[in-house]
Amino acid sequence: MGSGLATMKIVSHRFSILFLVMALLAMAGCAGEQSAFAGLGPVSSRITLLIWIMFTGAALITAFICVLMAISIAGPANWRHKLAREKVIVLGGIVFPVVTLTTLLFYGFLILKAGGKLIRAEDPVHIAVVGEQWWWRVIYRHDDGHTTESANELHIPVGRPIEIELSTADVIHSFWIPAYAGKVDMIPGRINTLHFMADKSGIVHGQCAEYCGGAHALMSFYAVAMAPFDYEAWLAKERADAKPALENKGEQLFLSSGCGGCHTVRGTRANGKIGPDLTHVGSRLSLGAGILPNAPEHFAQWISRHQKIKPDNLMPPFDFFSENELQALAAYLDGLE
Ligand code: HEC
Ligand SMILES: [Cu+2]
Repeated sequence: MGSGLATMKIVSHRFSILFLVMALLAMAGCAGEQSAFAGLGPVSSRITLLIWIMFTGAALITAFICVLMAISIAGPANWRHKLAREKVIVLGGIVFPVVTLTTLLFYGFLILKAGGKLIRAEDPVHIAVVGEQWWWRVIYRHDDGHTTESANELHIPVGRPIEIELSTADVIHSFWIPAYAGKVDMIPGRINTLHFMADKSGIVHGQCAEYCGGAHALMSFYAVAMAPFDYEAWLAKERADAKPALENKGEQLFLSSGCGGCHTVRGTRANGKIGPDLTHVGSRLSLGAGILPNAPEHFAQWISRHQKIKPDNLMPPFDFFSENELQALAAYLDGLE
């Protein structure tokens, strides 16, 4: 009997350690670059506050209900009697929920409007993002009215209001950078706008948040917040055409294999519009919409086995290149900085 109890204690002790470890792991999962708790801007900070208010409120109410339940089951008779009164039911069961939920609703509306101040802010940075199965077309609008297209990476200046025009080329997607703002859907035939601001420079993760078909889970991207001066420099570089390739074998292959039918490399004949713009792909952080870190060997892997890396993606398979040809193509693309 005694040893049985001891074992039970040990087992339950182990369980609580396991539970603690799991809880810590889960919490660690909430921190970092793809987290609504990061609160790296004024809009997401308000959402984080709402999360804590809801969580704390729900926890307190749950605890209170548990105490009431315990009393009504096993409490002293006069307490149980009091709890059974109709007034308690009306106040606790109708008035309280109606008041609490209505207050939360209006508070939620306020939060939804959190970007409102930024809408009216003068001189926001305009960027358009188009959701495509299963990547992001990103279009920067310059002060002189010109635009520059890029993909799968959003660069923004710190401390300036950002206005993102969201649309889709096919089905519904949802644009979500948890560290900066709530998600906003991209709906066929509509343009939605998202307003936020980044307080600090750094790199965070974004993700498509609405199921959009096969490779939905592999449709992410990076947002890079930069000091305003660095941002201007980056944008000027992004706007420029690709440097003429000195070593032309990769470029020749690129142009002769039909890649340019879908991809644009500004400054060359390649002017396809179906896939991501590759003019400066060598300087991006990832390939395949946040799926592979950008590295020379990953260009070769993407070209030869992208249907294994990102099943269902809409680039046709190119598994006929020799190792040499792959290296030449990879070197060319990697050099497109
Ligand atoms: C029929 C159109 C089409 C052709 C032809 C095509 N691609 Fe693509 N490519 C795409 C699409 C669509 C994507 C986006 C896939 C995704 O991430 O879902 C893509 C993605 C890529 C990417 C990753 C870009 C990024 O920003 O993540 C690279 C690199 C690439 N293609 C290189 C090539 C090369 C090299 C060729 C020629 C050998 C080629 N593509 C031919 C449609 C095409
Ligand atoms: Cu999606």
